[in-house]
Amino acid sequence: MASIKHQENTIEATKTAKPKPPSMYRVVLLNDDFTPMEFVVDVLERFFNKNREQATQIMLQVHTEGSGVCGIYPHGIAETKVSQVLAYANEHQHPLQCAMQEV
Ligand code: TYC
Repeated sequence: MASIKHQENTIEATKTAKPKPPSMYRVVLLNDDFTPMEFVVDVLERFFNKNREQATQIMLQVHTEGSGVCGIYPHGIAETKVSQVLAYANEHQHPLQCAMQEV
């Protein structure tokens, strides 16, 4: 009886729960002393669809403030962007760091 009651409750909860919109994540770049500025601009153009002017502005924000926002995405897309940036930086032997933060 307890298990049947539990199942009823589960079905009722499923019916009444409001669907939550997916959580969104900021993808950020972090400053370091070694990655060339031009490489960071390339990353922002290549993976975040920024034009040269937008990419340069974000790169300078990271350089002067320590971090900067590349974009805000659903979880899976944010994860993919972070992986792509880290792989690309590693290939080019730059220590550039990239992270995601729930908004
Ligand atoms: N600080 C780096 C330099 O002076 C440039 C840089 C900018 C590095 C942004 C990382 O995310 C970064 N070459």
